[in-house]
Amino acid sequence: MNPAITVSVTGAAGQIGYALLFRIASGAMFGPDQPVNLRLIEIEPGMKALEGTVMEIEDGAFPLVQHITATSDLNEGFNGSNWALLVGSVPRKAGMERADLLGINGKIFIGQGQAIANNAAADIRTLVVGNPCNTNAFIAKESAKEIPSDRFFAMTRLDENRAKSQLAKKAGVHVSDVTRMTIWGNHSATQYPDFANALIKGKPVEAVINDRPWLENEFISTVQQRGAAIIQARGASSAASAANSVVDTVASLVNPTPEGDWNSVAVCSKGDYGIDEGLIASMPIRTTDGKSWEVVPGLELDEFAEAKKEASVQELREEKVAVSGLLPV
Ligand code: NAX
Repeated sequence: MNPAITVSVTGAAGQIGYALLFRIASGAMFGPDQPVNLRLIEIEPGMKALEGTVMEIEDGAFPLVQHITATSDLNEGFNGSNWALLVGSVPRKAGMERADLLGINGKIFIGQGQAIANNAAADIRTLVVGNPCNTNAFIAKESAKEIPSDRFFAMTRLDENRAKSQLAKKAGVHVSDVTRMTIWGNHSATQYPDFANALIKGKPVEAVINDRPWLENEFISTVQQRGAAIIQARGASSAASAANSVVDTVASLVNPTPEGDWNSVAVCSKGDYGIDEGLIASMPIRTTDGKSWEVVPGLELDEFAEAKKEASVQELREEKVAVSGLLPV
């Protein structure tokens, strides 16, 4: 057996946490031979519910789970962590402006970034799920300068998976026939699902779905608004599909990407595709050795795609400005 991987999860008693922890415990994230230690972090009001979740993990009798820690103390929660999954955040409430939300969450992610830098293992990698996830990841990265910036990620895999399933449905193929799906920019309603560079059964999407107006309009807005549609139908925001995408994101970063394919992850830009250095923006990513990642180079973006990507990156620039006063100097 390999030594255990320590995984810290914030917001562990929330609905994504509830769907996620059992997948990690079962081996879905790191494989069937990889033991895990779970460090579960909640704010004080969530601790009682977290106690119940821990009881259920224990009752799962998972062979791979070695230790479970439940805490509201960030230093304890990130102690020795190899992966920090930052799921918890404060949701937008009625009457709250986007800037207010950025400010409230900004403070949380400064504290978490610092606690990660002070307590985690040397190989720590951090994935932010809690919204606004790109800018929260940006704040955590800026608050943990000791950690290389290529170890901070924000989740756009749910958007990728949603885009693939919409294309598969339209083309009448299985979702696994859709590859090379890039989400550009922000995990928000401005994101751009790049149908032009995606493939269906190895062919360009437009060679299979000969309906550019559908691709430019209905497809993009369905992907962008999918979260809202689920809230309307379910009366609660997407949780199991989000947890599944957390599993997919981590699995795709710790395993080599299949030849010729890529996945969407928001990473720290090195100036790729005209995206400002330092912003956490979604791009096409592949890994070769399961440790380091690279941005897939050389994708062509036509005028339509470029404008869409740029609008989403512009939103990230504005979010960065909105939180800049909070950041440690
Ligand atoms: P819930 O409200 O069910 O759970 C959030 C949990 O986080 C609560 O138990 C709360 O007590 C805890 N929490 C709040 N602040 C915390 C802090 N400072 N430290 C530790 N725990 C804290 O929300 P849930 O449905 O689980 O969603 C969690 C986050 O994921 C939200 O921000 C949501 O917007 C975001 N999402 C992101 C997605 C993505 O693709 N990036 C998709 C799904 C989801 O909307």
